[in-house]
Amino acid sequence: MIKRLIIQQLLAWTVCVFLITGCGSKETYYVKHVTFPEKATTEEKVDMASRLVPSPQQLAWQQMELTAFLHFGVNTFTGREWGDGKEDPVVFNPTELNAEQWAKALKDAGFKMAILTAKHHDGFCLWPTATTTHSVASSPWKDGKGDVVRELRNACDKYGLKFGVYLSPWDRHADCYGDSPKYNEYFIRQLTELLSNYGEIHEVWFDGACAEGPNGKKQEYDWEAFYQTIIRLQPHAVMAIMGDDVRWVGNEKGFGRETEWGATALVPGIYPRSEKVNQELDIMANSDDLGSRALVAKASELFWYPSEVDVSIRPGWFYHTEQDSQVKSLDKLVDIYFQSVGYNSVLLLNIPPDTRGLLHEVDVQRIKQLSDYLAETFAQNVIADKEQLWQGKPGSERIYELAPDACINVLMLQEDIARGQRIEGFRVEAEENGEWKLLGEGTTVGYKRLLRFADVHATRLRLTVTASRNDFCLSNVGVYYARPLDGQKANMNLSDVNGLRMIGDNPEMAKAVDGKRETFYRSETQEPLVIDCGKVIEITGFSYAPVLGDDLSGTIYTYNVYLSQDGKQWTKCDVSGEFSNIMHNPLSQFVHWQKQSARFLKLEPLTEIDGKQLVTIGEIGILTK
Ligand code: FUL
Repeated sequence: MIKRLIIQQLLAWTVCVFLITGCGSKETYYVKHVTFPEKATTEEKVDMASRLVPSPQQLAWQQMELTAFLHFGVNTFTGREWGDGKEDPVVFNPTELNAEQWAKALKDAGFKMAILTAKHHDGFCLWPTATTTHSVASSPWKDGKGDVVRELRNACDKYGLKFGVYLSPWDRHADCYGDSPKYNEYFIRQLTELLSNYGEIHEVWFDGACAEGPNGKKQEYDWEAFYQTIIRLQPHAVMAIMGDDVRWVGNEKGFGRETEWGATALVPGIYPRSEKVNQELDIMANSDDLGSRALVAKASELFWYPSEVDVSIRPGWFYHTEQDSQVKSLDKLVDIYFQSVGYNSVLLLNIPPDTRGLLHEVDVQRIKQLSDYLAETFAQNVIADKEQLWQGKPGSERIYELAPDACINVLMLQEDIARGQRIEGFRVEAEENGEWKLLGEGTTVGYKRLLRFADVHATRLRLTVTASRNDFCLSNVGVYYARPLDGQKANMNLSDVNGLRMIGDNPEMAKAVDGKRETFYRSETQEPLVIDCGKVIEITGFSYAPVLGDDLSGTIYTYNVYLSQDGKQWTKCDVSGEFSNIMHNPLSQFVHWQKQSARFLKLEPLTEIDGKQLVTIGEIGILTK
């Protein structure tokens, strides 16, 4: 520990003074940790707090924003969340394991890193370790010759993802667990294998969960030796949770704090003094306040210790078939994003591989929907003035011209945290019809702060930094429009039948049945649309999704619908023929009837929401359930 502190101190001394571009003043910076002089006043402490900055790897980590967890292991096959260590390795038998499918899906959805549970609390190792036979080497998967860690490492390289490992210190299988020196040595050997044989590791995740092992004894971990192993073998990795680079946000629900400081008074658990100091300050990982002025005034040291929000896309961390229908909705994921990345945290979203060894189709679709939605939302910053950098004094304000007719509901602020986190309060107003209207207020900004507010058509925006620790440096200000989501329906499957085909010569028509809400088909006539299921099936209804976005022209209001087995003889369906309230609430529509055998469905638009001779279709689906 002492060695580590000395290294940190040296680092702080060697990099502490440099010139701020633009401000023209020299400032002293403290990298990762600062100890206050004994008699420091609150003002002096706050001033030093403003100049506490992340280490280079902490900064690179924060910039990733979106990272993925992959919980996989014996629990995947036993249906448990915590294995007891008595599992027979024969249960581990994925039938189609394909780590490239995981990496591709994550890459396509905008994730920057994948962290694999190389060993969970059950002690089963996903790589053929020399430390125990309780591993993939004793499983039937690939006749015991497989290595999940290797496969994912290679897949991450192929798709340009960073790679991290979760290695549970708590081990319910190892006989030596609880026999402290012996288990520490065993754990270090496991860590050494992972950190030596699999290329660059960007995050090492040590879970905090800990209890007794098979012999009933409680283990005393040698954290210092664990950290020395990481520093020696992977000096650029961040150490998360039971580490001092990345802080657990304090819950597994996916929500960060509105007021979130990178510079915090919480002493990381690895330091022997942490329990005592945190108790004196009356703080723990899930406390509301970890960095206010009042807390800084009481503290004698601060850490750059930024928050990571870990949450599973499903109720459990491991895959369980019965949770296929409980994958978090798009709305929920978007809320999580706004309240994690948008609250100055990194989001670590768990997408657990299933018993086949694949990411489940529903999960893959959902993360893609999330990334499409984020891409759409943040595609265009409507601030006309592209000069984003703003260095100012607390209390200063700045007016931004917006693109004409802009409808906005999201503000994005980013501080240049390489110069510390400083903003303590901000206010945003919009000029609408010549009057300034308050849109919202917030506290901390940090790496990124997203603020949502009701839709407003504004010509100008006024941003005021109401309070800050020293001069602030905003590196990015953005204003956007986030399309409201459909509620639960947004996550619903729009079609129970795949491979639908539109009958007609226009290739554009395929966009109405391509399964993508973001593409659409537009027709200048109201001719009937015929959908071919490929064969006669039992049809119980259809779905119609209007186009996404503001322009709803062409949205069908009334219609007739017909079914046919051969595409010649048609039977009209006895349904209401009206998409009620679709103009004001353009949700996906689901129309049901009693089962009928048919191959073709004909949708005949009768009227458009504004009476235009136009038809637009985001998506049409066939329902069979
Ligand atoms: C917790 C563990 O007990 C869960 O199983 C899961 O791995 C989660 C990420 O951390 O503490």
